[in-house]
Amino acid sequence: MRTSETDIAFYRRNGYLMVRGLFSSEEVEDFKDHYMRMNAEGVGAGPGDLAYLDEKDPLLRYPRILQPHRWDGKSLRFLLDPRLRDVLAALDGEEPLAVQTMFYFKPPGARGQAIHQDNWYLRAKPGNCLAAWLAVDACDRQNGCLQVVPGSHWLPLLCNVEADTAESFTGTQVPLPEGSELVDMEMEPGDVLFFDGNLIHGSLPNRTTDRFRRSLIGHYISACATQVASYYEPVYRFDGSIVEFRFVDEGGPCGVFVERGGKQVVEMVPSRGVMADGPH
Ligand SMILES: O=C(O)CCC(=O)C(=O)O
Repeated sequence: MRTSETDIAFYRRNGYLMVRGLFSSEEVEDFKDHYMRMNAEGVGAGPGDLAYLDEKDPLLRYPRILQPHRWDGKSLRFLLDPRLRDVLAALDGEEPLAVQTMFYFKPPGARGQAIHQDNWYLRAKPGNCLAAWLAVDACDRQNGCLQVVPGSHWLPLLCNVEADTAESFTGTQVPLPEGSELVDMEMEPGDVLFFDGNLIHGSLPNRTTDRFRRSLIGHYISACATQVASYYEPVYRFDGSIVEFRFVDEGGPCGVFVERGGKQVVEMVPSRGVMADGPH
């Protein structure tokens, strides 16, 4: 499938692109069964990922699965799928490199993920990171769809502030720029949302009693990148070979919003101690 010039222009302007039906319903069913089986076998994120969970939290039973492509062939095939490669290459100008997979279950009652920018964690440079977010279930406001701030990828990486952990299973977020709006990404199984590493996005809690909101996510870094955070080792080419890379642990400056002449502008400051040291 060729990505049109119109789609590329939309992505450049808005920082995201939805591609409907990129995966078939059979493929999505197969992913669903595969990761549900992994969950039943006790596979899940480690204790560091469960920091904000009390014993009644639905995420304790369904923790997200992080980096399964490092030991699971189906996850690696998803990460390196030629359909994802072709869209990513069209959007980023060149075939990117692959660094991460994640599977989210988001069962009924689970909290969402506060708004953030992915490259805060990946620290891909030069260039950026990109996400391919595959809907495994239909998702909407009720079961906790993704939300994005269109055009926010033009902002630098912003300093993190505390998030509301009644709504989010992560404890930090970026501030919402003045006058900006979070837009719901309603999706059907098989749809993929591609987005830029600086795009502000997050997800709502699952307020249903009976609908999961599962998703399978791949993360990539631009072909021109020469560094990425050490959590993302190894770095793959789309042919499955591994690239020698420079892995870093230090963060960098981040932006805070300040008022200047009655207008909100971003001022860069040294980063306040949050390191690029793990999954997001
Ligand atoms: O799927 C979600 O709920 C959030 C995922 C997300 O924010 C991400 O992959 O960066």
